[in-house]
Amino acid sequence: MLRDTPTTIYLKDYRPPEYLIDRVDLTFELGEEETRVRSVLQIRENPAAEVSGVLRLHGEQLELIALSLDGRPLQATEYQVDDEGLTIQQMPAQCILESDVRILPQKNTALEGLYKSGTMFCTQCEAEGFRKITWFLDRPDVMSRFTTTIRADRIRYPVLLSNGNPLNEIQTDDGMHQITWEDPFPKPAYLFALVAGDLRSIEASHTTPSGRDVALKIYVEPENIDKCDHAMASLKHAMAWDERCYGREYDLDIYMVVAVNDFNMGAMENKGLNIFNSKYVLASPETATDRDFQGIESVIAHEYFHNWTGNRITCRDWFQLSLKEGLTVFRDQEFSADMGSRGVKRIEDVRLLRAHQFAEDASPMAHPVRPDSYMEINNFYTVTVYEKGAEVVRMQANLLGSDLYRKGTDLYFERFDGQAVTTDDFVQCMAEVSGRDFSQFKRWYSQAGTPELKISSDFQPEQQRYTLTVAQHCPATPGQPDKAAFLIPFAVGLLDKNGNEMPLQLQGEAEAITGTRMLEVSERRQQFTFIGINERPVPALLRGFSAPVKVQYDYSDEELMFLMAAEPDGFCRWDAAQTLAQRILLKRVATPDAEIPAGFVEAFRKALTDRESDQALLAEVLTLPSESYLGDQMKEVDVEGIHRSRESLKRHLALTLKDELLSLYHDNYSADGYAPDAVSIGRRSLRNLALSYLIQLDDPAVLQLCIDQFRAGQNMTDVLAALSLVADKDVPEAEQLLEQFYQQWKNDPLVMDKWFTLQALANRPDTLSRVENLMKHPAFSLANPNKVRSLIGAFCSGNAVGFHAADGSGYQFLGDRVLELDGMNPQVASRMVRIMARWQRYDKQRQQMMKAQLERILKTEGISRDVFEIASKSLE
Ligand code: 0A1
Ligand code: ZN
Repeated sequence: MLRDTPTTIYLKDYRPPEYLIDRVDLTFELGEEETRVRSVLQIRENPAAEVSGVLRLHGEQLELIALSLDGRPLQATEYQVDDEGLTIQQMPAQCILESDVRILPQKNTALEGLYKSGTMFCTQCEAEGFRKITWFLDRPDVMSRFTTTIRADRIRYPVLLSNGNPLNEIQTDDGMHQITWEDPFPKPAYLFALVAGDLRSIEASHTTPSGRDVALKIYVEPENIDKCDHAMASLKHAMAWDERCYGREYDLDIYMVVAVNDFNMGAMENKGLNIFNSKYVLASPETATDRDFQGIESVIAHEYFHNWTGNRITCRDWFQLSLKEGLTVFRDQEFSADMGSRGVKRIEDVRLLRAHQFAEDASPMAHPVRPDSYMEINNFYTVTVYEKGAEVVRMQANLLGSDLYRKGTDLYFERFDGQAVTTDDFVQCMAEVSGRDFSQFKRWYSQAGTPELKISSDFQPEQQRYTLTVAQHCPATPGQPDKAAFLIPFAVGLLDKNGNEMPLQLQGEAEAITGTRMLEVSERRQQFTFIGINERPVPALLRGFSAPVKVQYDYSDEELMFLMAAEPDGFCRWDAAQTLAQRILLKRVATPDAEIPAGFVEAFRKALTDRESDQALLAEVLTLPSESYLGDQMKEVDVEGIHRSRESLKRHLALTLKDELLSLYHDNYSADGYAPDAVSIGRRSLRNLALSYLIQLDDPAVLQLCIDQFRAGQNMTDVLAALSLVADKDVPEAEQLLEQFYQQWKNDPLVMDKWFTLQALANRPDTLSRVENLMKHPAFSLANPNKVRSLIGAFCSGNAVGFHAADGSGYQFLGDRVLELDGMNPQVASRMVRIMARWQRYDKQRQQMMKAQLERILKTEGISRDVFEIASKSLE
């Protein structure tokens, strides 16, 4: 907790470590009161650094029992211990440092380091949690070979796991047993893991192309053993995909995944022993939705892919976080695209980026993909580092084409295996294999903000020419008032009036290509003139969302409708629908009875009755832009106006297209068993989308459809979709169904999370007081991050009308929760306080009230560095 203002750490201050730790030998004695950690470190001077002779090891909340150097106990004058570490003054050039410390995992509510989740012990060491286990050089450029011995009670903790391969098990007479694990691969301490508990596992095996047999194990609490199959199938798919698409195979004899209920994030890629939030492992058709199934597939893959992009090659320092995260997200996105519907996956990724990353870029928390300073690194696991980072890798793949990109990654793996490197090292590989200069491109890593492209077009019929003029501009972000021009891969196509692709030949080029053309925008203002154009085309811009930018082009409504119907690129089709809907919605925020163009309703009708296209893609096209995204498009967010406008457009569509929606609903029914494949998911999402429009009619028959769907209980996707529509209504069935759902699922924590979220998102006047009451519910716990996110997080970030209530009650509620949480779990508290970082976007009164909460938080004594950084930067 804070005493002084936290210091800022700068990328420019990076220095290589003075000492290296080649080997680490750890012995854990896990107890019910305390845990003892003995460590033996083989330390030597780093030949590549200037050495001062003083060793400074990180360590927090460690109680010293014993300390010796080369077998000799250290005198009190030879070392100092403070809140953040251990200093040894007179270091020999190499030595063995042994320590024995006491730690208290049972009291660890921050869930960082070694802690207990239910009855099991587990660890979370990224980014800087290892220092809460023992003294160490807790930085990613110190890579060591670990051996770990775990001693614990045989009955309570029959399963003892750590990284690498198991060596031997010893049973002792005192009811204890111990196992030693050895990890042959040098790794930074943030990849260390330990698990102990009474766990069950399912097992499978995978044979790599080089003939290595790998045992795959998923460990869960006994009651969940029947919910692991989807995770296992996903793991096998991910392994095969990485072998095929990146030529990477797994390198240990065993790959383990453990599901825990208390976890700050989604999952963690510890070498050979991934620890997962149970939300991303456990699934059955009855308890998990389609989204959950997809989330599991992608997170299992993400963590597996880290074995090469993150573990074998790791980050030099935490400023390089996107080296592993951006690349690994890009890899998992492509994997999911190959497993399901590629077009839909791209739309989902863009939706997420626009909703969260563009918003972050436009907020006081904006930072580059490679930040140049931080106070608390845990605050930088952001959508910018992850999702924009993935876009930056995707752009390199787009610029190079798939063959060269593969050559670039091959070179990267070959050159840097076993090292801790930088994003520059990655880009250098792309530059070398392509012979291109990437210096301008690298601004994507160092400049924050979302570039805006203003496009205009000019058709010259006499010359049969068509010119696109592109002007780029990037708004100022904290510390970066002026930006240099970006290199932007800008994919375009031109459609003729029949919706056919026109041949594209730029002035000065010998021949035309048909289809998509990747233009490279590198100047602030640039013109691209196409020749041989004999009619005015409709341009399709930024196909496939080829760069993380905003595009402004003055389409007429008719052109957007044309693109909605005719554009071959799924993203552009969807985007045309979004743009058109956004136009109407925003117009009706200002003028509630502004006319809804008949053409828009017709375009909707066409899509609704289209039985040819991918159902999942149609569901995306037919989904109106979210309230929060609409808010981002306004100068000042009008929370209620947006909500009203969106509801009334839905109602208008439902009234006009009732029959089409009803047949869509009925036609997409399937009596078959549940399968989470792309086609079935598409059908379910289209069907439930139809229902969400129809419910706007306030028609008892539609309510009955929902109730019937809920009662049929075919799978959690359909049950939850129905229940969430009913729960919004002021009808007696709302309470009955919620209660029935509770009774059925009260023993399943992940389903209870859904139950909390549903009520937090309900669009009712009493939602906040219900949320407050639910916090007292026995199934709720402030100590469990999933519960906090599903109730408090859902209300504050997903229920705009409730949270931004004009009386400030939502803000007061969040301020209280942040302070309450901060004492237990700063990471979770800091995620929550972020919600208020965007106070500038609202009207004066709301601004004042949000600022007052931020100020109150900042003034509170003892707040964490995590919360301090977000609250103070929000107010700057
Ligand atoms: N590296 C993990 C995510 C992760 C990051 C930080 C954590 O604790 C602060 C935990 C997990 C991933 O990308 O999956
Ligand atoms: Zn990751």
